[in-house]
Amino acid sequence: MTPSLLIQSLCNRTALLALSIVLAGGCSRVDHKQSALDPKGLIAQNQYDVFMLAVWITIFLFCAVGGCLLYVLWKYRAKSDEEAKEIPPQSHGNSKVEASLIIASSIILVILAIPTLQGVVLMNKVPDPNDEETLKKLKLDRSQIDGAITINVTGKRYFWVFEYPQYGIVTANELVFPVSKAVRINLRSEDVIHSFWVPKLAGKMDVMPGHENFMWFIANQEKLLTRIDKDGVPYTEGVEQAMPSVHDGKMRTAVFKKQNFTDEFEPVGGLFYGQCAEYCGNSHAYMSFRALAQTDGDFDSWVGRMQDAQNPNLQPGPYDPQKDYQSGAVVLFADESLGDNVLREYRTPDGADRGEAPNLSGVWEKAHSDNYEKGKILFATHQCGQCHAVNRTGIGAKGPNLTLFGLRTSLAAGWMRNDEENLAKWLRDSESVKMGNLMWNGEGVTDDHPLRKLKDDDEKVNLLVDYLLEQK
Ligand code: HEC
Ligand SMILES: [Cu+2]
Repeated sequence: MTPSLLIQSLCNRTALLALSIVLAGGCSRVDHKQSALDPKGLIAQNQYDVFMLAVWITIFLFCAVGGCLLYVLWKYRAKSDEEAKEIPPQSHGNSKVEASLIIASSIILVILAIPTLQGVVLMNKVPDPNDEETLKKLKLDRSQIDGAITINVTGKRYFWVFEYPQYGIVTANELVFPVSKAVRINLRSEDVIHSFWVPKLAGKMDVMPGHENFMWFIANQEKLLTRIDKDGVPYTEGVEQAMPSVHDGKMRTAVFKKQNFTDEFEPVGGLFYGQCAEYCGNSHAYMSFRALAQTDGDFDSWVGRMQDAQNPNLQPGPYDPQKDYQSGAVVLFADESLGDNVLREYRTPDGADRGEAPNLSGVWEKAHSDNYEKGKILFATHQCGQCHAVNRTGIGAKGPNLTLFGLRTSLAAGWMRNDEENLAKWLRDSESVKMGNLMWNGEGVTDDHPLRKLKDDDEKVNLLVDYLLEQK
C-alpha cells in the first residue's frame, strides 16, 4: 500500500467510524442493506469518494472556523473587571481577510467541482473499450466493457419493467445481471417521474416520461464476496454462497433461509436493494426492486430459461398423434379429472413415439400438480391476463410480467418476500398490502371485477398461489 493510499484508507476508516457512531444511536450500521455508504461497485464507489471529499472539507471548515472563533474568544476575553468595563476599539471590515476568504472558498469549490464533474461524466458513459488508459485508471478489464449488457428500465406506478433487448426477454422488479460485466441502464417512464436507485451499485437517476435517461453500473465481485459476520468481522465467502444462482431457485432459497422481513442487512452478497427515489404517488414508498448479481454461467442459464419460457414457438401445443416427441417435450392433452374439455400439460421424460398418446401410454407424466392446472384456469377466467403476461413478452402490459415468477425472491415490487403466505395476502386484498396499487385500483377494476372477489375465496386464492409459485 502506498503512503497516500494508507492515509486515505485510515481516513476512510476513521470517517466511517465517526459516521457509524453518529448513526448508531437511532439508525444502524453503514452497511445497512440500502446504504450508499457501503459501495459495492465502481460508480457507487466514485460517488462515495466525492461524498467523502465533501465530508472532509466540511469537517476541515468546521474545525477552522470553530477554532478561529475559540481562539478569538480566548485571546480577547476580558482579563479583569477593569477591562470588562472598557469598550474595546471598534472596527469594521478588513479587505485582506475578506479577499483571502473569497479566494479560499473559490479554491474549495474548484476542489469539489473537479471530481464531481468527473463523476458526472463517468456515470453518463460506459468507457470506450479501446481507451486503455481510462480502463487502466478505473481498474477495469476490457472484457468487462466489451461484454456489457443493456437493460431498458421502465418505471411504472408502482413497479419496474426490465427489458433485455439483446436477449429478447422481459421481467419485472428483479434485475438479474452478470457480476463481471458493465450494465447499461436506459431509463424510461410511461406515467410520472420516478428515480432509479440501487444505493450500493449506483444512482440516483431520474426516470422521465418522454425523455430517456442513461446510467450504468458495474459490481465489484471482490467487495461482494467480502461479508461481515455478526460481530462485525469481515470474511470472504465462496462465490456459490455469496451469489447463489437464480435460474434454479437457489437464490430464493438462500434469501429466505437467512432473511427476516425486518432484517436490516443483506442476507446474501449478490442481493442488492433498489428503490424509486422520486415521489410518484401514494404507493411510492413501496416501489422498490432488487438487483441480483450472478456469475457469467448462472446469468446465461437464467437468460436461457427466460428465453425458452417467453418463446412463443416453444409453448406446448395440443398433442399430435402423427408426431414423434423428443425427450422433455410438453404437450396439451384433455384431462377429464380437471373438468370437461380441460387440457393439461404432459411431459415425456424419455421421448414418445408416434401414437403413444398420454392416455394410452406410460411415457408421459403430468408436467404440473393438479393445483397448478386449476390455478391456471382461474388465472385465465379471472382476467389476470388483462394486465399480466406469463410466458410471453409483454412490455406494454399494465402489470408486472410474471414469467418464472416462482424464482423471484420478492413480491409487489420488492416490497415483501415472495412466499405462499404473502402471495395469498396479496391476491386476497392487495390494497391492504400496498395502498393505492394499480392492480386493486387499476383502470376498470370495480367491486365486480373477479380479482376483488378473491377476497372471500381462500380456495381460489390458494390455487392461484400454487400456479404462480410453480412457475419456475
Ligand atoms: C387491472 C390490471 C390487473 C389485473 C386485472 C390483475 N393485476 Fe396483478 N398486478 C397489477 C399491477 C399494476 C401490479 C403491480 C402492483 C404493484 O406492485 O404496485 C400487479 C401485481 C401482481 C403480482 C405481484 C407481481 C410482482 O412482481 O411483484 C401478482 C402475483 C399478481 N399481480 C397476480 C395477479 C393475479 C393472479 C390476477 C388475477 C386474479 C391479477 N394479478 C390481476 C395489475 C393487475
Ligand atoms: Cu416513486
